[in-house]
Amino acid sequence: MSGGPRGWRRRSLAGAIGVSVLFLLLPAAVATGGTGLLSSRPLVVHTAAGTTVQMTVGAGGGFVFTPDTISNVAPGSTVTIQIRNLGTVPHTFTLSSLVNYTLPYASNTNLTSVFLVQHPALVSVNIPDVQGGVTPVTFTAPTTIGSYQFFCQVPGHFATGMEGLLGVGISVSGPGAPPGIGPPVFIISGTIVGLVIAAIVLGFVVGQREGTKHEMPPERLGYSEISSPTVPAKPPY
Ligand SMILES: [Cu+2]
Repeated sequence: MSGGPRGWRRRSLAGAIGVSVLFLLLPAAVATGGTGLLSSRPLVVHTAAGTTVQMTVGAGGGFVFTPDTISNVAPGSTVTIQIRNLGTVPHTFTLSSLVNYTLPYASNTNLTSVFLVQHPALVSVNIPDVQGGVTPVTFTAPTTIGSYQFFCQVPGHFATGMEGLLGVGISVSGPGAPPGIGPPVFIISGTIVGLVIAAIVLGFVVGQREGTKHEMPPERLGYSEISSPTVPAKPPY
């Protein structure tokens, strides 16, 4: 006999885990551009000719660069970034000329008017509001080793985290803002934790329901159901 309460519980658990994994993979598939489950092409590629980057902006209406870090670019090499606008608002890709300097989020209001006058951008390219449109950005990497911040000049976008780091001759990590204080870090990590919890709970609920469908009838298991309302209570002896 392969059934029994233990059998269906095992199937129920397997179903729950299966459904949980599916729900966990779904956001990953969406995040990778819907190219398929777990398929993730490298976003930053280094070759002898230079560095090429596949970047997106405005995903889900959000003001972020993805990826927001470009590491180990060879000094003086050619960098080509293909920027796809996933949203419907314009942006800019603006690379600061300052080395190892990170703009605090609060400086947003004076970004264009003061900062860029004092520190002319190395590169600034407008990204039009064409959803799905790709804007190529090509420039020669600085020859000075260090991290260079890039950001969007459109008012309000920098404050929501539309910035990142270019590492020339070095590896860079995290958003351009000082680690741990950027609001997007909390939003992203909170969303991930929420999704994982929701996926596990949903997976177990669906798994339990599926498992119940395959439950053996009590009479076939050799005992009568005690709490079922359809079975009349045994008369007292
Ligand atoms: Cu922007």
